[in-house]
Amino acid sequence: MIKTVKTTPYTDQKMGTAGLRKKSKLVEQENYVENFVQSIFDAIGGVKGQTFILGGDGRYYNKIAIQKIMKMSAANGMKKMIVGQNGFISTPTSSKVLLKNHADGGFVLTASHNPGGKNGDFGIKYAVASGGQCPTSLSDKIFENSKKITEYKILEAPDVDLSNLGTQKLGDMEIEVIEPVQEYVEMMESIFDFPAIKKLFANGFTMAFDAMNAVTGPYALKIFEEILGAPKGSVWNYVPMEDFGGLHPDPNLIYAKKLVDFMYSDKAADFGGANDGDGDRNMILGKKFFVTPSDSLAILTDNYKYIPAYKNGIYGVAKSAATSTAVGRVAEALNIGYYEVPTGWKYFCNLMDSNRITFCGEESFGTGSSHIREKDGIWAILFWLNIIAATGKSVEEITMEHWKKYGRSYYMRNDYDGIDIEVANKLMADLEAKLPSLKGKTFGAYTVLEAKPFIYNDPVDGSSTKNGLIVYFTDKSRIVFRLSGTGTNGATLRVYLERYETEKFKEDPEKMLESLADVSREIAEIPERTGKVKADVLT
Ligand code: G16
Repeated sequence: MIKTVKTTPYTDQKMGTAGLRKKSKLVEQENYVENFVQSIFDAIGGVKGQTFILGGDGRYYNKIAIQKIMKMSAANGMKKMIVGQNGFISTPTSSKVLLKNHADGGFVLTASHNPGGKNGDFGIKYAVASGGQCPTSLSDKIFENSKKITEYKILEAPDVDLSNLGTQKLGDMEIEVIEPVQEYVEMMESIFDFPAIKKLFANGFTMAFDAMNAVTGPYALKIFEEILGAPKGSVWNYVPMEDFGGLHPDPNLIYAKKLVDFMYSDKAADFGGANDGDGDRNMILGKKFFVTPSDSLAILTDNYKYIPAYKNGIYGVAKSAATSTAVGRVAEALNIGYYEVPTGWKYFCNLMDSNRITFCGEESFGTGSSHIREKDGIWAILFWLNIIAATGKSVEEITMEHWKKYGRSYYMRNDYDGIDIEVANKLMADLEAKLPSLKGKTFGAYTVLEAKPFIYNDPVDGSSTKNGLIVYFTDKSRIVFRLSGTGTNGATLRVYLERYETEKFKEDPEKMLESLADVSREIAEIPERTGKVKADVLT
């Protein structure tokens, strides 16, 4: 029976950089998920006759939210839902399944790299028919709806069993339970040279992959160990857990510490990699060597010809403004299109749909291509393995050669976490106001060339977005300031530091960027305003 339930609005259901992300405890409030989902359905004119994809990264509340969403979809007249077995699907797989089935939309239940569990975070990413997350114009409309919602529709029915593959009915809606790993494997086999990578492992190459007790564990086991023949035990933490076993599933030098320590030890494998909660982020390590996401994007782009799916040419490449300029030099050398967009994968989608770019990436450990409309963690790792198999070179050799050819952008992100939201907003507003006056000023060894907000004018839909403030220096160094759109604890100020070198390649990035970090604190008055004399997290 379809029930119409009276509800009262929540005022905080505004999507951030990638969907709605909140503390699990907030999401558990009465009607919280229901209000949000109905606000989406209403914003798109209903879902009658439509097909959606549904799944999550398995974190706490996944099981409950998924049942609510299926029952609401059935009550709202949806024709079909394609759901990952046991409620699991990675973000990249969801995008792939959405595109393959020409579906109208999709939900991935995840707070991505944020910790999970009852005291952790939960979230909902909402994708549209193009396979990417919904544009800001639509999320604004959804937010408006969520502030005035009075009722939602839900089917009264027992919970759906998602353990068996195949189709079943929920009211009048068809539910198809699919096996997402196989879907993903087929896509990767169509892009990369699996036989070459298989040969690499057969010749004794070793890898360590940390799935961080999150969604890509089964994918990695299947691809790296079973299909490609990486030694048994190469994939770590491969059983997805509701609280990620207490891990913070963010693949970076801080939160993937066990892997990083191993890769910097004398027992290190030839290659190290990790993914995040929902499988769209990646980290790349060689023996005692770390590749920044910005460099990784530049290196992959420069080596596209080794990959079967791209060897005939690529359209162009894009990065978020906060990401280092390394890939820009590659784009110039290859004479391909080059775009800078605001932070948020959704901004790449129009560029892909219009064949302006093939690759894109962000400093936040995201890299991907037009094979889907989300970033893709395992894809990035396979890309590296394919290059290594084709060239016979190590991660370090490939990266060193790249720096020798193009120079090196020393790059780091400094995060100041848990700042009072009003303090953070005022800091950014005051900084923006003083940008024009910075031009020509000298801070230690750095002289400001130009300072301005980053404004993106989308060449496809004509929309304009302001995201972050950039200070350019005369020696090609840059500082980008912006507030995170994914945090759930006060505000996080992100400060991105970049310094370009054409000769010194083997220095410690933290040392190389120390004085620029001081300049960033001085320009934005960070200690005075936040009480923080140092960043909380350096990546
Ligand atoms: C999301 C977005 C990315 C963004 C990242 C960090 O990633 O999809 O585009 O770079 O958040 O955003 P912010 O700096 O605003 O916190 P994910 O992996 O969390 O979905």
